[in-house]
Amino acid sequence: MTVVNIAADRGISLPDLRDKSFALRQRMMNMAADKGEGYIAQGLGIADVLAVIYFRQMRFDPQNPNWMDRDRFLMSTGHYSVALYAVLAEMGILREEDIASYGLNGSDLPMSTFDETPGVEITGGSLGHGLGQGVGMALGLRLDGRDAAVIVELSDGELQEGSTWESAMSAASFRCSNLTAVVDCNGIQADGPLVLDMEPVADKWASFGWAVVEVNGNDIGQLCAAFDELDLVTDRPKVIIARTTPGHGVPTLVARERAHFVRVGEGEWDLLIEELENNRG
Ligand SMILES: Cc1ncc(C[n+]2csc(CCOP(=O)(O)OP(=O)(O)O)c2C)c(N)n1
Repeated sequence: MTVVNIAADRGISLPDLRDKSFALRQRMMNMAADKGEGYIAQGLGIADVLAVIYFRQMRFDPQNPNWMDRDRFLMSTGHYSVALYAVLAEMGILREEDIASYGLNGSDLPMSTFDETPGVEITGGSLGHGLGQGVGMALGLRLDGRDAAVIVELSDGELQEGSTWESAMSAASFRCSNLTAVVDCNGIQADGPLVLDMEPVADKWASFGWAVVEVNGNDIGQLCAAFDELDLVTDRPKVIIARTTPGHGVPTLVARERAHFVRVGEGEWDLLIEELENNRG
């Protein structure tokens, strides 16, 4: 799919969105380097998705993050916290001193997300619950007559949990057209590749009554086009199947066989950061 500057009519161009996702990756790498470890491969993989959601798709006022009519972004994978903190910092919701405390004891920015952190909508950690919470929020907003959307990120590993499919069934049955799921299909799960074969993922969602678009989740143009296409759907919940590459932007991490949790030697973080800088696409 070739998309030329489709983002321009939303006030941000594709090159600017690419700059944003690069800035997110830089932030994540610096946070992981300070901490010395982290779920950085997933974060790098989902940076483009987050850039499009926060800087183009969502109606959201960083000056007023608790605005009741805001669109909500729910990150179901609490262990991807480094990615969410990066985008919240880039939005100006988290301060630089918050970021400096990432992962430390007593910090507002724990390694797994917590709903008391500014800008974080739900507590993560126990996988398989984000979509259900998203359905509840979407229904609540509709009942309140609010014109607000809910976007839920979830992982391919979470597709192996029954609660995800109960939520998918409910959303379709209740015709939650104000709900969009983004499935981060990065192909990894804890100790290596996905344990269960979940293909064909798109067909599964379609059979549950969702409007489905499948994209390369590291292609910002395709992501923008997917959101635009789904914005036209008004009678069903929607899902974007985003095929992402863990470690995107840092070849050594892309090549790493076990990338679920990354711990490298102190000096090696600098080399990985250098790789990111040298691979700015
Ligand atoms: C209910 C639940 N079971 C197990 C875990 C432990 N756990 C943490 S991350 C993870 C891997 C899950 O795979 P996926 O969600 O696809 O994430 P990725 O490997 O891409 O980080 C697991 C099993 C958990 N957090 N919650």
